[in-house]
Amino acid sequence: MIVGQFGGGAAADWIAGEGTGSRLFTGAGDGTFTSALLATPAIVAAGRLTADELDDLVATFGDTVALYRNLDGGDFERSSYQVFTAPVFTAVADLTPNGLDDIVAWSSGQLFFLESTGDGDLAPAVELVSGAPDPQFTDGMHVAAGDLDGNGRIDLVVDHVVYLRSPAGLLTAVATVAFDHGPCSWR
Ligand SMILES: [Ca+2]
Ligand SMILES: [Ca+2]
Repeated sequence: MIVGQFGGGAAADWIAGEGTGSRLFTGAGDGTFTSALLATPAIVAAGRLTADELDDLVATFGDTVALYRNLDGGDFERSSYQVFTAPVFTAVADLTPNGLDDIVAWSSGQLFFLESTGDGDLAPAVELVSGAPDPQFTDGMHVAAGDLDGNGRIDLVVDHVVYLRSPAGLLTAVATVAFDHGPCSWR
């Protein structure tokens, strides 16, 4: 489930997976919601990837990462996509930082950065890290993003490896977290 500002009102909305797609629940502000099936694949992330106040959607399917621009009224239009190697995992955060969320994609042992241009497009993928942190985890790589050390730069977690980013945006692997039971997922 993903909570965000997907409709024009002030109330929060949410999206849940349904089959191979997604369903949007638009909040009325009084605890009730209107639901509608979206004409998108299953949504994996959301954020402000275009220069308006509405959250846009990110989906991954097979080898593809796609940005769905929020047109308001429950309509989303695929405005950009990039092809990697399946499977691909993503996180959404403002890495630049310029007020627009960007996409991080993990695919086939490589971590990529896709900067949002603000008009619904994505800049060509830039490789950040190459080489799986640990071959034990290559079947279930997940990626998450957040400012873990409070320096104003979004840091990254690739499965069980923490990468901190310097003010210049450079990545340094600083910690490996051990788990007893195989791949883990991040929220
Ligand atoms: Ca940005
Ligand atoms: Ca940081």
